[in-house]
Amino acid sequence: MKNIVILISGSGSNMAAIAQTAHKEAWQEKFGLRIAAVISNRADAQGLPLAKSLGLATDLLPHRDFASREAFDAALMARIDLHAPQLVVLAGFMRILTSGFVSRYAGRLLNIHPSLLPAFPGLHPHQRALDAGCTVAGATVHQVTVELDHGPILAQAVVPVLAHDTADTLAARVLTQEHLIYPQAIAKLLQK
Ligand code: NHR
Ligand code: GAR
Repeated sequence: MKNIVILISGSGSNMAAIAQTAHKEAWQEKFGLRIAAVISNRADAQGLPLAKSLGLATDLLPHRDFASREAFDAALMARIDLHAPQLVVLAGFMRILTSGFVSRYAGRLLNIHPSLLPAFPGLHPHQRALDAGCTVAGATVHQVTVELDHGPILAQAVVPVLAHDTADTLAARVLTQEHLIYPQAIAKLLQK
């Protein structure tokens, strides 16, 4: 059995899209893939009750309980390693990870970022795309490397920027595409 661990900080809609695709496409039966756990760094993440409602195991590790990024990442690695995962999936996970964390999961750590990388890495990509006058926007699934939002690209989706878009309306349009490309990219990577 190949285990997937998903890390979240917020609403968890990408996590749910991955879980629903896994279920619909029978990943467990066909590919021996299962979502072993969903871990949040925030107690108030709406994705935690959502994961429970989907029948997934959940875990909470508040980053504020730790004195440093290194200490938080060490504890997070210990929780993740309980599941010996084939893949660690960042799905709206909002803490920058240390090089120790990234190198431990090198080649099996994925992120989705809501911009057309290499444009707009980091925070607030939607507002920055609007401010730059972009006519298209999108999302990128990439391997995580130590340099933020810079790893090898696995999948992208493009959406139009519309005349009266705000960061929120653009984010919502991008998010619908994230829900399609992230499960696809994971399946493609793990079915090999
Ligand atoms: N870690 C590494 N080493 N490399 C990447 O590419 C990473 C990563 C951790 C998270 C997701 C990322 C994104 O897709 C991600 C990619 C958080 C921040 C951030 O500045 C930036 C990028 C991403 C996630 N976080 C603040 C911090 O101090 C906290 C912000 C908050 O809590 O709201 O960690 O965009
Ligand atoms: C998604 O748009 C994801 O791409 C983005 O946050 C949203 C999370 O939504 N990720 C980042 O900005 C990473 N820094 P979700 O919790 O509903 O999946």
